[in-house]
Amino acid sequence: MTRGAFIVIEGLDRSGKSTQAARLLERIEAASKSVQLLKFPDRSTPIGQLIDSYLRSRSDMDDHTIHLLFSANRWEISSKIKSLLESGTTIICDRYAFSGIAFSASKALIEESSPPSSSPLTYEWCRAPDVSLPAPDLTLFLDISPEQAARQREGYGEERYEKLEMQARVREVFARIGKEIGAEGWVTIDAGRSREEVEKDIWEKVSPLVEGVNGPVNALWN
Ligand code: 2DT
Ligand code: MG
Repeated sequence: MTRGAFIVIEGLDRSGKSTQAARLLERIEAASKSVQLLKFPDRSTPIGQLIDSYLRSRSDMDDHTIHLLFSANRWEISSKIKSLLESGTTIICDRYAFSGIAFSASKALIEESSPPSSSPLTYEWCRAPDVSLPAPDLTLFLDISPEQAARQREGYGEERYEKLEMQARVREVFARIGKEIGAEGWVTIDAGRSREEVEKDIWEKVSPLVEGVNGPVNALWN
């Protein structure tokens, strides 16, 4: 028995994730396969609305608290993810737990984000709440320099984490995560090229998985 594949797209802000996720969705639909697109944070749930308000700087929150809310926002959808995969639906997910680690752990060295009295968020601490979530079968990391990402679209810098210094740290933490996941589960795609070139590379990696994956859904970091 095969199940659907769990494909995650990660990257810095403005790296082209959402565009590529939409194109990938179209391709899989065109192949007449069952597929669903998810996005984290999912701002539509009550937890997601707290996250949205924080990201737009309409509210402030302790760094640990917002980190746990991002994780809770995945846990509240985790059983849906599992049952979709088991019913044979491929999932494309725009950001997942790796963004959770990369963004929160990056705050430790960015002075303004946390008052000096609060304890820093270590990599290990940030990873813990997501242990045992459904694990992606493949993560595509769309790699782009923060400078190039900032030039991609208007409106850069509107949300809380869209600052070059922060994005540079985030990119470093993503690199560490990629090493820990290993080459089988984590593919780095040069996102500094044309949309078509990036799309072609992504399809090359994803198309074999669209036929279905064998074995149970894995547990993240286990
Ligand atoms: P979007 O621009 O993709 O909507 O993301 N983030 C995201 C975290 O800090 N932790 C998480 O767990 C996730 C999923 C990345 C909004 C911002 O939220 C950050 C950018
Ligand atoms: Mg964003």
